[in-house]
Amino acid sequence: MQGFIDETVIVVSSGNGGAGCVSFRREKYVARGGPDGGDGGHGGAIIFRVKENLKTLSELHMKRVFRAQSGRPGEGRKKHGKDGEDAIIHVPPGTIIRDAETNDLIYDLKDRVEDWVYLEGGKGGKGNAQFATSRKQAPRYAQKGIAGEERQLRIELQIIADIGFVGFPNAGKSSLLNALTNAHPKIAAYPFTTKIPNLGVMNADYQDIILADIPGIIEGASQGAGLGYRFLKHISRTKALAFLIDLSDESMLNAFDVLLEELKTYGHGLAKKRRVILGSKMDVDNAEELLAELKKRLPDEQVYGISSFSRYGFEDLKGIFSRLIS
Ligand SMILES: Nc1nc2c(ncn2[C@@H]2O[C@H](COP(=O)(O)OP(=O)(O)OP(=O)(O)O)[C@@H](O)[C@H]2O)c(=O)[nH]1
Ligand SMILES: [Mg+2]
Repeated sequence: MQGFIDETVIVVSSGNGGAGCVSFRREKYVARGGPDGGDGGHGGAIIFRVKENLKTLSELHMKRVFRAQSGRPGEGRKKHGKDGEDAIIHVPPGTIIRDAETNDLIYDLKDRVEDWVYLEGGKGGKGNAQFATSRKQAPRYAQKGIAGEERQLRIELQIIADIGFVGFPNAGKSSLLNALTNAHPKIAAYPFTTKIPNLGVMNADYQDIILADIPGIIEGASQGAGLGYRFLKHISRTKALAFLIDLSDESMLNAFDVLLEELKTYGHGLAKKRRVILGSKMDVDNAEELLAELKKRLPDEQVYGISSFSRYGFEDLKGIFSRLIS
């Protein structure tokens, strides 16, 4: 899929407050009516709203500019100006908002469910009716509205999942996501089939576990080789990682070391996350011996065999994943 946008810069501005009105009552038989200028309406706010089914920032990236409406000016007969409409910006869960210039973190919408008001609109000015006192019964002035504010924001997406899949291209990550969850990522017998992160929900006994499949990682990924690096940030907020190692691949005994080294170089705590190793493709010839070799090679790791084809090891996966994130 093209158009997976996980970073963009947008401009937002809240609405100006409407001006207060200077007006005097005009009625038949009333020679000099009192002040009746109404208040200006308030400017609209900039509001971020997390939308669960949004997956990328592409809508923001296309629109770029978000302006709330300004408040209408007040009118005679003490009529308030209408408030400006808010600009509501829909973002996917896991969206991070930064100042575009300084890159300082402004807000992390990771667990936000309700709306977050970022910029209030400018307040409307008071009309002259509000300034009448016993000493000054006919004030000829009213307040201006307060101007709204404009900001440039860098919007970033770091998806939220419980467990991230890490592995070389072709290790079977997408196949596993497909077999365990409602997600149907593309699967193919060539490397870098997956070009964007995919999320799926696995129903375990007492909870739903969100799994994230990302593009395969190759040696040098942390230096920019392949596609992996750009996507490592998407597993930086997972609770744990599942390393998939293709038992039928001749480099399988070294795969874990290479992957871990890339994660260490990348940093952000990835190499220190809780993890399990899944020897994949347990349906291939000699799988049992290959798995035994892998276990021997990694005595300090939890290593299990699985197959997305034969569903080998699947009964235990719910328990393994549940324990991993609890
Ligand atoms: N024999 C066997 N083959 C598998 C199994 N799981 C996946 N494959 C095959 O391995 C190949 C790669 O599978 P994918 O699921 O696309 O692998 P991936 O890790 O997502 O690959 P990238 O997206 O390129 O990183 C495909 O040809 C799959 O059919 C399995 O359990 N057994
Ligand atoms: Mg894949």
